[in-house]
Amino acid sequence: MKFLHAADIHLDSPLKGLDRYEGAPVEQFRSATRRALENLVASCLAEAVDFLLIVGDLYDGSWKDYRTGLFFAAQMSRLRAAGIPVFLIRGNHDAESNITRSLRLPENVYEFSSERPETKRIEALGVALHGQSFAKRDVTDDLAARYPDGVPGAFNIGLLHTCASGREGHDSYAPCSLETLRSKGYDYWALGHVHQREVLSESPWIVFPGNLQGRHAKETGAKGASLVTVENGQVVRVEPRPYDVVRWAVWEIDLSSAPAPDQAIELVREQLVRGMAEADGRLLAARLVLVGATAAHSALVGDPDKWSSEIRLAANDVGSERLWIEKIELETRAAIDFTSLAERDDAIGQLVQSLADLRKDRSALEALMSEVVADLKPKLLPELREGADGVRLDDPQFLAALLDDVEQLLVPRLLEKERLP
Ligand SMILES: [Mn+2]
Repeated sequence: MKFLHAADIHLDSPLKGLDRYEGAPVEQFRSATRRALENLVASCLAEAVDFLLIVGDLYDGSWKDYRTGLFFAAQMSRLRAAGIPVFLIRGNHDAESNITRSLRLPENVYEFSSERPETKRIEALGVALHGQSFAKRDVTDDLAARYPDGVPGAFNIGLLHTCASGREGHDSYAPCSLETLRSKGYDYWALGHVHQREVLSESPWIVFPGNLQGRHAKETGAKGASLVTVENGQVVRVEPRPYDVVRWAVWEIDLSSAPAPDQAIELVREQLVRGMAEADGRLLAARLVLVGATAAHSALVGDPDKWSSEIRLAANDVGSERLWIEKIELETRAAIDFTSLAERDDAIGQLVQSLADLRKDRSALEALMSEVVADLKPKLLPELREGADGVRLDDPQFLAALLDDVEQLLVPRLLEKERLP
């Protein structure tokens, strides 16, 4: 017996972070969750699985129009034609109270009740499936606790949308402990909600398959579902199967060996080539984090528009429309020994020393802050003050980091001037 375990399809959810670039393949990104679902269905047919599980967040939220539901129903009809049943539960994103539109689904699709845990038997396979849908978005009680014990003699599967014992970056819905899951006597727990693939246990199997298609730069790497093979009532294999059509990546690139920006771009290009090879022909959206103490630092930060354009040019060249740079984070540092510089008995030495003192001295920092805030804040546009990258002039930590940037920008230039005749 074989089945596919998928979750968090988030059908028609927008992929974030690329539409602001001219020429970005917006259409391919927009349809990515649909293409991934088609891949999942094609795989069900090719593997001739006995059934498919969809463990919550099939939909991202209420449908914009009926096309989302029609698309899903059409995919399920392909499975019906092959005699493959589908079992699904609703999660926080597609909880009953969240989805205002609905369509009748093909009869091979069974949706578990949101009122209480239910058990569905597949007699021919000796399988018992236990599951419960989310009635509303914020289910904070332990749903698993009320699931029934496993049916003796059957292969028992639990479908549960849960944060388990809590996972960073995921809302804590339907929390439960591994002990509770183990106590039910099931053979396989098909979990959903956490977008990163994770096998919590192999005895019994407790699995988050991850989402079907990454949707932004924080959902990196291969995405898909888990193919489970059962022989003589025992799970013998749980294999991740990739179905994503767009893959997200974050690449940290160390530029410390680059003597100048041209060589830095060359190092970036080498990473782009390596990354493309790993993506297996998929469309790739990459965030680049440039790090390292490098002699190229001052030139890079001196003209960030030019060098990020050079990087995008290299990406066009290497990627031939399969590679998109989502963001470039310039976190390089000047290749300068600031400690010995601070000991110099001249203006540069004094500058480095006082910047170092200022960062350590909280009251001096606060004094500077009140001056800066009074002076600058009225001039700052509101949009510059908001968001994670916002300019937070009243946050001492933000100001200390800013002083660091000042040092990294200013000192290399002063040293260059010094070297000129
Ligand atoms: Mn969820």
